[in-house]
Amino acid sequence: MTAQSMDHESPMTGIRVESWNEWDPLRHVILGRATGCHIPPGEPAVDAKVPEDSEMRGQHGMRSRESIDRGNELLDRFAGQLRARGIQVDRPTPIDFSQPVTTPDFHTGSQFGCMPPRDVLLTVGKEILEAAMSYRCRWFEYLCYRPLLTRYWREDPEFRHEAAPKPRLTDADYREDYFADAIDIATRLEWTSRKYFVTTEHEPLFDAADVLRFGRDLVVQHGFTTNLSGVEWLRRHFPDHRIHPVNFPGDPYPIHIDATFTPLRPGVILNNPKRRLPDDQREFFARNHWEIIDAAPPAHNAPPPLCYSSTWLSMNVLVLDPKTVCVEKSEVYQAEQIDRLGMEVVEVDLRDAYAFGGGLHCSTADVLREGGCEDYFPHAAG
Ligand code: DAV
Repeated sequence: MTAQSMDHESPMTGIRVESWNEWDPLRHVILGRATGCHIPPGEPAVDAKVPEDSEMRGQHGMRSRESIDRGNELLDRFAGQLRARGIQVDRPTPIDFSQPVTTPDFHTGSQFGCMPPRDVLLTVGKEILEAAMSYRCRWFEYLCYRPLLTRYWREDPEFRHEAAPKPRLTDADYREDYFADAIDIATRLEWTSRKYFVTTEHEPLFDAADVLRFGRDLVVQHGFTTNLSGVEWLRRHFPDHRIHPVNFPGDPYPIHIDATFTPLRPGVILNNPKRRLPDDQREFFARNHWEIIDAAPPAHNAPPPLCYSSTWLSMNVLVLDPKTVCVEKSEVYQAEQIDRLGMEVVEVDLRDAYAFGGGLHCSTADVLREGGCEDYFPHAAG
């Protein structure tokens, strides 16, 4: 091994932040922790996402010690699998999530956790942007990542650490209709199909997990956690990118794009067959020779206990490089499909950590992938 490559492997030197897409070879990643995770008290944005029949309705507080230990055990093992492949893995520093969040504009009784860094941190090129999230309980979550981001900033002279304006999150940000106790699925589907989401356009709101990176192009889901003002804020913030807002009718709880639309490598995207991209939005991908294929069905009929996400975390995979994909171990249909597409599947046991905020893609955030900013959509004009 040369002195130079040893230097590169040292944890204290050679940190570089850069990632332009979801599939180039992954070299450095942040992986969340389950420590101290809470089920937060009711608030408008959270209530809109918790299914009517969920056992989480009406309960809040710290999750059980047993479930947290199990979640951390699986996350630690996932970290070990990534490190064994030469990928550097950093972990957040949890804060005390039992603390309330009080600002001049709102108060809520506790916080959430730091398992899904993907929701908070958006890496675009040499920048990591802290998102303007719509959940009051997640207002301070960025603090868990500050020790890492501060270190990257000190060590990589080209790293841009950015934060979107903190939203005020007054009641004006949420539609009162969504405050109702019971909203049936038919009503939810009708509302979401006409883009009547829980968040208003009062101020820009977005979660980083609503954004997929395709080099020069960013595909952004407009839904519960990202409003059109948030999309517009991203457009002005990334003037060298083209921003494409998308919708996926058929999802009664549309938060985050990463259990709905999953690029695997240049030219191939999995789409949730229950949440198909509408034809008019599909055309842009077809024109640029991107194939959109229906994802395989989930292996489970229901999510694990006390989980916010749907069974479609099956497609929440982490691409390690254009030939290698991490898939949750029990998701046999998704693994088979990816295998048939000619990619190597790396099995990761993570289902018992889903309740802390999602799957393999959610639980990670990119620091470094090889490669630069390419144009994958040369035929952009309609
Ligand atoms: O299908 O419940 C989960 C996305 C989590 N980042 C769903 C979306």
